[in-house]
Amino acid sequence: VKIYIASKNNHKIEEIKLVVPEFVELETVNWEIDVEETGETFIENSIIKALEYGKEIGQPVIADDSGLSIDVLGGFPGVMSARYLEGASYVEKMESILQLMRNYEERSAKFVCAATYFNPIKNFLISVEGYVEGTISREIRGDKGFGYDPIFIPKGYDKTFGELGEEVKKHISHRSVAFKKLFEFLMKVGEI
Ligand code: ITT
Repeated sequence: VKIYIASKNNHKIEEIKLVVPEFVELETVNWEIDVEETGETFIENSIIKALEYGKEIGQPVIADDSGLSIDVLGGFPGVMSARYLEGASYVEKMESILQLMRNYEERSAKFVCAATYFNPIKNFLISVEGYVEGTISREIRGDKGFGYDPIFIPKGYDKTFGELGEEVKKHISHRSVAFKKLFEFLMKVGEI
């Protein structure tokens, strides 16, 4: 089974590949498809991406919309995770978040991932969400992973995703939870 992946983020693509059933062949799209992410939720944005790519390609696609949601900041940066301080490096973005959080003892947060599958031939679409709970560290730690991984400590661990890396992320991350759920469902209903 061939499924296209509606993402330009190679880190995401590599992580999704770790949880895809072996009979599924993930194809990346190497031409430009610009999608305006106007949704207010992760689910909305992942549906927007899947629909745009799916209509353009005419074949089944999956999309991932994800981000970091910090409780004391009212869920910020949330769907703005990629666009926050646009143009700045992730070190700068993380330093800015740590600065916003400097007076808070309450540091709970979660990573959220909405995974959508869209088959334009059957006009069939399904979205699921996965999340991983944790806390925001006091400083940037580790250089594995990507994005906000070096400031997120998953529940049950004392290291950040930036220190733990893919071996742990592939079992417990928001992305692995969401995509495992998505592929299990697609198998259950005979779509793949
Ligand atoms: P596509 O839309 O092309 O898939 P993107 O990077 O723009 O790529 P999003 O709009 O979903 O994707 O933004 C997700 C951002 O949330 C991502 O760029 C990171 O900053 C953050 N993020 C999501 N998952 C993460 C993870 O596993 N580890 C660290 N940061 C993550």
